[in-house]
Amino acid sequence: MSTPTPLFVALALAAVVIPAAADRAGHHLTGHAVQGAPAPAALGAALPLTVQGATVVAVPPGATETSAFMTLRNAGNSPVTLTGVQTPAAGHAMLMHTRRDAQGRTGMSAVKTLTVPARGTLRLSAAGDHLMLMDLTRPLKVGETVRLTLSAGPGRRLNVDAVVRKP
Ligand SMILES: [Cu+2]
Repeated sequence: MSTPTPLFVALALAAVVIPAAADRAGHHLTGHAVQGAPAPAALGAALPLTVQGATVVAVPPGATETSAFMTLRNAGNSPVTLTGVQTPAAGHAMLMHTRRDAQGRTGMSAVKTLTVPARGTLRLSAAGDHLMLMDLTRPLKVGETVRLTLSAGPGRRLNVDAVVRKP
């Protein structure tokens, strides 16, 4: 089997990511526009990632932070290093690493990067590494879609439409 060229990877990504995003567009609240964001295809094409199960955890009214989960699959032959996440729904958002010590206690810390291995997956979940959304800018409604933009170095971004779900 030959190695996919970057163009092949970009086309494969467009085929997978765009229908999913369009499918969920109907869940957008009309008042919640993504300001100035280029089309998802333009951003997504730079990264060989596909996303499944993107979720923002629903929190009670008045809560100021929440977490976000998803599974990222890297179709490329090089690791993809995520360097940050942004969303209009939060004042700032962070990459979080969860580790468990020998006694089984878990600890969570903000990290500068999370890596999606080459030809592998990174699972962001309640039990492990995840994203934190801090200083929520508005209440989040169950079933609505929240745009998350993952960065992976200069000019490399991926827009993900995550659905707000109860934990
Ligand atoms: Cu956290």
